[in-house]
Parts: sequence; structure tokens; C-alpha cells
Amino acid sequence: MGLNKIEIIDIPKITDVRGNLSVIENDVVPFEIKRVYYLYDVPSGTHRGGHAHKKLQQLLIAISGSFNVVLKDGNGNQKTVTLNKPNKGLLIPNMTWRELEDFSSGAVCLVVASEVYEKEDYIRDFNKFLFKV
Ligand code: T46
Repeated sequence: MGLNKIEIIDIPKITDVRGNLSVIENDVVPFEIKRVYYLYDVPSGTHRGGHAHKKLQQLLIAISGSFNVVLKDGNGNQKTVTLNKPNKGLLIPNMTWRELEDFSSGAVCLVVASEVYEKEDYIRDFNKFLFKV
């Protein structure tokens, strides 16, 4: 899967004097939402991810703080995206290697996913990823 399928999606924001409200419904992502999970209390210097998914697509959002996502397509292409806005989501297609790093203090990464949790959907060995891609 090429890195050109990776995109930043605008999440609708409703603003009034009390602050902002953002909402994610099925029309915001190009898949049916099957699961939501979030990463938080990530210690400074910690890396998360380090895998690709065979089927799963996901939207990553920094609902608080910031972090970087390093994306690799297995053909030598790599890009790093900084997420730091609660109304911007990073859409990651299946068969894309991702590493999450440089979490700021208090950062929260919300993940909206196209599949329920399946251990078998993960490729955690980069050499196996290169072989399959
Ligand atoms: C991803 C990044 C952004 C479950 O039991 N159910 C779940 O739904 C999930 C997501 C994880 N787990 C278990 C599996 C492991 O024993 O929680 C443990 C930690 O998971 P993992 O090492 O995969 O965590 P991350 O932060 O490296 O990756 C997670 C997601 O797994 C992954 O889909 O893209 O966040």
C-alpha cells in the first residue's frame, strides 16, 4: 500500500462560547467504525506501534497533546506526520508500517478502527512486512 493513500482528515468542529465539540460519525471515515481505543499516560521517550495491519484501517487523532507517526510502505518510502490538533485525523490504510513516538506530556491518541481486535491481523516483524507488501 503506497504512502499516497495516507491522508489528513478534517473532523467536524462545532464551536461556541463554551468551547469546541468534535464528532466522528461513519461519514468522516471511509470504513464502518467497529472499535475505538486510546493511548494515554505514555511515558516520555516511549515508542508505540511498530507493526502493520493486514486488513485494519484506522484514524489516529491527538485529542490532547502531540506525537509523531512514522509511516513506511515497505518500498523504501517513509514519512513522518505530527499530530497535534483534536480536529485533524491521520487516516492509515492497511499494510502500512507505523511507529508512534515523541509523545508530549499528557498526550492522548484516539484510534478509530475498521475492525475488532484480532491478534492475527498484526505484522510485528518488519522483515515479514517487507516480504508481504
Ligand atoms: C495501533 C496503535 C496506534 C487488546 O487486547 N485489544 C485492543 O483492542 C488493542 C488495540 C490492544 N490489545 C492488547 C494487545 C497488547 O497485549 O493491548 C496490548 C498493547 O497493544 P499494542 O502493543 O498493539 O499497542 P500499540 O500502542 O503498539 O498499538 C496500538 C494498536 O494495537 C494498533 O492497532 O495501530 O495502537
